[in-house]
Amino acid sequence: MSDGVRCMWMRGGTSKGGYFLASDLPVDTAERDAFLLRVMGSPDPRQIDGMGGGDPLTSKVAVVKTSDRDDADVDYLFLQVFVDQAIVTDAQNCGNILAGVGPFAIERGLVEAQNGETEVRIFMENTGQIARARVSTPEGQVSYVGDACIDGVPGSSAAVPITFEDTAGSSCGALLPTGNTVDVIDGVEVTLIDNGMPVVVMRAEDMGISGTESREELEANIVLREKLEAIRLKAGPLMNLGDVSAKSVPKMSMVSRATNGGALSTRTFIPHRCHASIGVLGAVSVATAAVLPGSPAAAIAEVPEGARKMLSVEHPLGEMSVILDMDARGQVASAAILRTARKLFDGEVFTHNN
Ligand code: NQM
Repeated sequence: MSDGVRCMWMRGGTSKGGYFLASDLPVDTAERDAFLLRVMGSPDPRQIDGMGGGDPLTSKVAVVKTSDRDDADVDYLFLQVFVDQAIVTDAQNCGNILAGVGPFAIERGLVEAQNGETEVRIFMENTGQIARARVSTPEGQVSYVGDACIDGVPGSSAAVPITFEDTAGSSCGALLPTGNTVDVIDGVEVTLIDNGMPVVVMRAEDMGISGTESREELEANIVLREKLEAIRLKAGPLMNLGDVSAKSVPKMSMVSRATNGGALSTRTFIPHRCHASIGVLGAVSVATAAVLPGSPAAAIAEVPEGARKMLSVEHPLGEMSVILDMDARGQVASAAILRTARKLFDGEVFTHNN
């Protein structure tokens, strides 16, 4: 019988995955990735021989360690384990899995809990930026119980508010890597943007959909998927991401007028499955596109006045509220969102070839 490896399984926002201390994983990247593929049961559409849930949103990994940096408590490396291909990639960040990093770091003793609430400063290794998460810690213990609700998750949990600063150009080097608010690819007007997540933002109607379709309907639309992938493969090099054929970025977000009183509505491919809701940093990037005068998103968005703007980004399961703080030049200086997280399991995971 092989030895198990210590691991915590958590829901972070609307995603789910394995949280590991870096010191519990192989140092060699190839060995680590082979191990994580075994943990998740990839490649296999059902991930039947592993912990993954047969969906990119439940096939995610956080690797956490104490930070050497003065401005961070912990370092967080996000790894996307592909479901049906033998790929583990650090080419993207994940703001949903990020929501579990603060509680995990406290639970593992990397950060000392305060009485009431504990701020955890997290260096996001994938993009080299800092997030600040506030974790509920009554009597110095992490609590997952609370009355915060997020769309896409039943019930309520303790709030984990997260603030991002300086996320512009996280992976592409600039907020607008082509220098343009609007580019045209395959005849479609797009905004190629990166405010924490590289996203191609385009109008749903320009892609031949209304933008109110369900995840299932959109995934069954082969013509749409081919058109999206053709645009994505051309957008990759334009966004300084190189050949993106085996990468999970950029995300493809189709926007339309809000139907529920929000700022705008979204349907997002990540990139080959339609997101059940929308990613955190994906939503921050789309909201940022919506406040850029002249962009396809701005044309359909309801954007509030003022230096602090709350944009409700609608998605197939509800909405995600993004708070944008604008600087004196009218540009986005920081973003904040509300997430929740829950510890599901703490123990050892077995791969029989550890
Ligand atoms: O954009 C899915 C998720 C994400 C990413 C994806 C995310 C983010 O919902 O910050 O959270 O876009 O692959 O977990």
